[in-house]
Amino acid sequence: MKRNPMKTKSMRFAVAGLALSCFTAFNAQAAEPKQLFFYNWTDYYPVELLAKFEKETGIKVTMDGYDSNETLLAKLQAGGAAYDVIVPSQSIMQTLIKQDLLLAFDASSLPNFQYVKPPFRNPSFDPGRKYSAPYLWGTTGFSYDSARVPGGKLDDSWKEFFEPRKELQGQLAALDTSSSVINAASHYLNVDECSENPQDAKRILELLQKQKPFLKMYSSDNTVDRMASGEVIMMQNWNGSTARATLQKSTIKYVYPREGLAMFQDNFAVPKSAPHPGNAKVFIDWMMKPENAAAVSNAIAYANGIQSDTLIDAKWRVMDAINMPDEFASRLRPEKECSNKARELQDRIWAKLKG
Ligand code: N2P
Repeated sequence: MKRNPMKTKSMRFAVAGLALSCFTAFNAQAAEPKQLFFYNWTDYYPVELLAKFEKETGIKVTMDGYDSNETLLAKLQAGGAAYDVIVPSQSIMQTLIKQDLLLAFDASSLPNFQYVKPPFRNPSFDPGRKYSAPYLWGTTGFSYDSARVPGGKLDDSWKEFFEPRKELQGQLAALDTSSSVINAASHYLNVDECSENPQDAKRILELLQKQKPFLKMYSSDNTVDRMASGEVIMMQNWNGSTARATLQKSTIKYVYPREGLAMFQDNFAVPKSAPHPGNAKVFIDWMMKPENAAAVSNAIAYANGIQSDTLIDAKWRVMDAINMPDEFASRLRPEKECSNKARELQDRIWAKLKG
């Protein structure tokens, strides 16, 4: 019987094809799908840069936003959230580590860790950088439009914000974040922001309750536009949002209150439940490259922890909000991690205030 060469050949192809598909299937299982779920503060990462990352690595990023550490913590504690990279501030790092919610990925073993500025290499909230890499840092003070305040200038005190002058009443906003509002009130009243004393809590609540009728709103969204559009004259604000608003309206000023203001240091971390931990490491390493870190700072106006100062736009370097005058250094209060007891007290203040 004559053999059918075509058939034999196609069978051979089929076998080869099968072997090949087994091989790719195996590989696909070993490698992660080219996907990354990024959970970050709103308005805290330029989308153009995500496009660059996707182009260079082939990893497609989906970004979701939150507006406070409280929201991030609650989301992770509830379980079931599928995120690969998150951005916790220093004030919740120890809680996340102790509750076993983070993956130890040893940031210091990544190739681009060499570019991390020395003060950011070994922070007390994550010794040895086992669970995190530095992202941005900044301060939470307040901003105002000098063209719309009596005499063109406000005092550098939280008094202006908590007990506003008549002309400004009804024209100001506070962040909608318990820790930020309570930190500022504590600094103004000169009490420990992690106080466990119910008497301190009472004083803070009274101050906030007195201020509340003068507020147009509590909100942690649209912090750039709210100032730039003139919707409010004064607001509790982050330095980076203020700097961006100042670009649109040059009369906007940022205040470093003399009673003290919170300084935050935000970090990249990987939840233990991350579906794509390998891609998370690729992303975090990529973000430690000076050109990429500088691209973030240039777009959203916060300082980063990477050696990239020479790549930062001159327009930011001349702004007080970004380039803090040295005389204010002693006013910065790094955000602390409060005890559970202190946090419960804060939750009670907040619930009463908002209830
Ligand atoms: C800006 C977010 C500031 C981050 N939208 C404060 N940790």
